Amino acid sequence: MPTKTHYRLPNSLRMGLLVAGLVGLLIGALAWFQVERERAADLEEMDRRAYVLTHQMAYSVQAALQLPDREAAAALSSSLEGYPPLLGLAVYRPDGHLLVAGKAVQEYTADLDKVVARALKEQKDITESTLTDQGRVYILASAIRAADGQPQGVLVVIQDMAQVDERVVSRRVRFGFWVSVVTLLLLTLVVTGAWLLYDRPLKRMTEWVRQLRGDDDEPELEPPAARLANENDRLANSLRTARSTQRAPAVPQTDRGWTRERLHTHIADHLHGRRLLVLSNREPYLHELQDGKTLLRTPAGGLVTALDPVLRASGGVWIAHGAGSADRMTADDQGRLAVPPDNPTYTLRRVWLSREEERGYYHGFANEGLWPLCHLAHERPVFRASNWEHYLRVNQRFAAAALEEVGTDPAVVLVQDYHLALVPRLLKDARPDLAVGLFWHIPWPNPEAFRICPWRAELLHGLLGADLIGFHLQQYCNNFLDTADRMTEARLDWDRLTVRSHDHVSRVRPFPIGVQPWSERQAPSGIRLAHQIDELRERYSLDGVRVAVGIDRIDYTKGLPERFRAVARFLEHYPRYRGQFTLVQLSTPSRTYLRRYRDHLNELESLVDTINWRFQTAAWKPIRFLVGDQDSATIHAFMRLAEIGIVSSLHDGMNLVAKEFVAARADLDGVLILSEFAGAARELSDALIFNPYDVDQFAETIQRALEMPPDERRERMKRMRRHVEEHNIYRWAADFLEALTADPDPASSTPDAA
Ligand code: GDG
Repeated sequence: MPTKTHYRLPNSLRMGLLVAGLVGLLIGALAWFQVERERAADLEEMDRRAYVLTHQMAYSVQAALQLPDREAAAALSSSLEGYPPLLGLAVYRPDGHLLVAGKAVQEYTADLDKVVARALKEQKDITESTLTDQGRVYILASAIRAADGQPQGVLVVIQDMAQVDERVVSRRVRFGFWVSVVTLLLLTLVVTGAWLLYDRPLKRMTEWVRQLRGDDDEPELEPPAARLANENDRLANSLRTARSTQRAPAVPQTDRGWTRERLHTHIADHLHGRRLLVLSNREPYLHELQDGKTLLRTPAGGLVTALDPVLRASGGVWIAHGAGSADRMTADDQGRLAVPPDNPTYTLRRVWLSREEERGYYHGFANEGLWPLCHLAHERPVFRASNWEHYLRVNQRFAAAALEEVGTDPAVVLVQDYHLALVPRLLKDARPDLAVGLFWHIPWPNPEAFRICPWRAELLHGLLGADLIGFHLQQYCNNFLDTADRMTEARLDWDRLTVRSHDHVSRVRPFPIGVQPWSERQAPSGIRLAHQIDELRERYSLDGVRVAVGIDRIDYTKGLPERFRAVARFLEHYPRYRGQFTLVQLSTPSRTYLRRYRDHLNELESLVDTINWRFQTAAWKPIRFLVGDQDSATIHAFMRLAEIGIVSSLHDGMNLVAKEFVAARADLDGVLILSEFAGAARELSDALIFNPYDVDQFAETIQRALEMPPDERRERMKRMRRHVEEHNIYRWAADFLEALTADPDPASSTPDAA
């Protein structure tokens, strides 16, 4: 229902009217007071003149009053005339009858009788201003007495007040004019000033907020302040919704226990017979030739860890780059094979790329360009036109493979990550009926950072082909929406978090990724785990040593030099821990094709050597830097062996290791030290959150973790485990698929909905 909008005067006008009105009233009152004062002065002047006259005339009038009427009149008649404003004088006998009067005075005699009678009666001077038929006059009736005090008569002076009144009127007109001029001037000044300093900026801000909300066609019915308040409320609502989307679990709190089986049913319910396809650069199973034998490997990395359990639960096709040296040998002619090899549940379709394509698309555009572009880790992105060409072509190849797999069937397609940003548009252009979602596993930078990319428009166009675009955090969604808003013609709806471009609506939502329970990952427990831990302690000389563990791909975003330097600083500050504390760093090399990554590995090795050389003893090393692929059972055992898990990313979309560490601690022990720049820090607030750029703070955090009382460790770990268990990988997949397959918000999908 449309809300009724009342028109209110603009603030500037209201302010102007108030100020000018008050000042106008004040000046008006002062002017009035001044006119009255001047009138009083005029009257005083008349008074003074009349008294002077009576005094001058007193002697001759007294003498004349001794005479009979005729002589008296003759003696006085020449002195009774006046000139303006003096009308003249008149003399009365003590019985009140007129003895003689000036010519002009004779017209007023009827008006004088009463005043004369009073003067005679009260025997004193009476002054009065009276309105007569001829106009207003001033009268002084002065009682004349003989030397013995006997009343002798009355001398009357009468003056015309017309001039005084005229002067009052003209002064009022003059003052009225100036008061109006000043008031109007003030009104103009205040209104202009208030408009420039208040209403206009407010109006612009309102516009800005309105555009930010993605709503620019509302009629302007209210003044800016009211509209801004309105816009603020709406924006606050949007942000609240956004924040709650981020915080609130997508399923109610009580709805615990997402398992592989439950996901399986859930997916079946939501697919409605449609096929499920996953597209990613990295394949979940890779075959390599080693000494003439084919070896199966599961590549390390968050994406595979996250999605393999999903496809295992649902079945379907996973399309990925066949990167292993024995991949062609282990797949059929179309590059297909059933996986997992020991218990096949879905199809892996490998896409073959030439060396140049791999170099340009993967190493070049994706990892030298987009990766540093999206991570604020002070690494310069490199963009080359030839890499872009490969990126475009490989994206087309992936899209073509997906369309081939789908045939004419309806399907739901999950596109993964920054390697395949153009695929959603390519798929939707060919098959608008497909439900296409894209999950971006790394951060999305702010628009200023993103505009560095020369192909930013093409990337955004490609991404906005998706029906649903997911990020780990609301903050990345906001950055993406902001980028789309500034760099495309798309229309944004901040209330619904949607972007409309070319009549297609993309929803943008946060889906914080979770991890698979360790119980499903062939990680031993109980006695077997205890044995494994003992073995590891022995192998790496960790007996009697308190251990912290770090597990990362070797990548400059993971903050490994910072971690090693913090260990050195910690041992400097707390020498009692020398010989007592070791960091075990499990690191799998990645992207070693790129020089930056090889240099980074070398830098890390020499840093570890320097630190170890400085502190080590014959039996102890402060850092064990274990470079190479580890199986997940070893990762799990180290997570249980250690007292502390360290994640020190300089910027990280989520960071699965943090959640895996928590998930591994079924013993409710262990402390997680977590960088504030990892997405996981938003959820795992019971970790010790720190800034990895601050080496002293980092060192202090290690000390705090080592000395945390057991009860506190337990309580923190309990709360984190509850969260990680409830928000596991199955729930992430279920939420994403549910959002993708759900009917889009009808209001946001009708073409003319704002
Ligand atoms: C990207 C985003 C986001 C590590 N070494 C080995 C190994 N790993 C496993 C870990 C963990 C995974 O790799 C690493 O995941 P992360 O999340 O920590 O980091 P990225 O690879 O950068 O992942 C990240 C993720 O995507 C998911 O969206 O969280 O922010 O950057 O599972 O245990 N696994 C094996 N051997 C190793 O040596 N098998």
